[in-house]
Amino acid sequence: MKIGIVCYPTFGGSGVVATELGLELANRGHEVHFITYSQPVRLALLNSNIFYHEVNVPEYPLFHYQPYELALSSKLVDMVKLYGIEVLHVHYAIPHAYAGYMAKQMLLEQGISLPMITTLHGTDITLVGNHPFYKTAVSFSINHSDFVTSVSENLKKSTYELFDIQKEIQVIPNFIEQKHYEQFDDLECKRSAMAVPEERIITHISNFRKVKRIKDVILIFNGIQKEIPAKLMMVGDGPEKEKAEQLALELGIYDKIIFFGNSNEVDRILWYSDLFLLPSETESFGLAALEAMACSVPVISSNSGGLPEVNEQGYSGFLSNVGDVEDMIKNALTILRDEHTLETFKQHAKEVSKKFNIDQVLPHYENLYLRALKQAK
Ligand code: GMT
Repeated sequence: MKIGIVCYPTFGGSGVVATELGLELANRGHEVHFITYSQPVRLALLNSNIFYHEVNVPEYPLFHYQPYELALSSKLVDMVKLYGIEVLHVHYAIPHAYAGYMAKQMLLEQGISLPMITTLHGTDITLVGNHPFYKTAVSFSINHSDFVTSVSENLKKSTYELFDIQKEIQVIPNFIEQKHYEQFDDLECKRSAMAVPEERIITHISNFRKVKRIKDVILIFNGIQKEIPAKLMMVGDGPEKEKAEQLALELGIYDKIIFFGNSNEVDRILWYSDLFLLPSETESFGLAALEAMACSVPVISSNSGGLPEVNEQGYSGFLSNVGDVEDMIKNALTILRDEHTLETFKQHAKEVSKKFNIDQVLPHYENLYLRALKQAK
């Protein structure tokens, strides 16, 4: 099949999922076209089945806001005609489903039928899409997608609650590629760059937005390091980073934290981690937690959104109410205090992550593309 993928190319779960999906589809012989404003961070172009088409938005003094949707829908029409793209998969409803719908309509006028699948990722529904300024257009574009998927049962439920959706939403969970995490077995040990042997390594990875409750991450770590020797790895960048650094300074624990910024070495950092923290306000799925679990790292998370579908209470980690820092500290210490308990949680985390292996998940997308193609004919 010739598949067009639209996504956000930056560091962020939806872009990662779209990129990994496209790469695996290409490995399975499909021709995959990424259409976005810059090259997705995890995209490897050395594959004859992968194409990348950049969307450019020319500057014009009259524009206060650059019309990205307009440029994207034009580019989609051009690329579909040039390469014979048969099916379009847009990740994150805003504005991709809207631009995709416009492209569909323009192509239809030219006798070309392009089925569109929209995958809802989370904040496009729960935080941004729900805003009254966007809601009408978001509902419209979801209802006019040929197929709609969401990354968790919880997100599906929220979508029906928050929007007037007539479409059936199919849950296709996010995934990881187990094979990818096996290659680290032979890695030369760089643990010493992060901590001394007796220190536990605690990690948080996100885009440091408010929804991630970065202050809670620092407070949980503060509680842990009072009881046992530990270091905190803060990976990522975003608006809350400075506040986190400030809090760490105030608590006198700045020297126990490494702020990496955006990193391409996420897997290596996770590989040496003993615990992953994700106390988010809401999280439709929590791909970062799943990636940690694939590296055998247990998870301390909030119990909001789709997190209970990924992190199994008392097995791969623990879940607490949003903001219950004390409970999260207590749970973290339960896991970290002795080697045997830590080892058991690590094994369980790895075991749970295997349920989300790409081999189990990808056929659901392939089937959907086939159904979409059949329907379009
Ligand atoms: O969480 C973010 O800040 C990024 C955002 C995105 O769209 O890139 O993540 C959302 O999609 C991910 C992939 O499906 C999910 O794993 C995240 O849970 C979800 N984030 C939220 O719901 C806050």
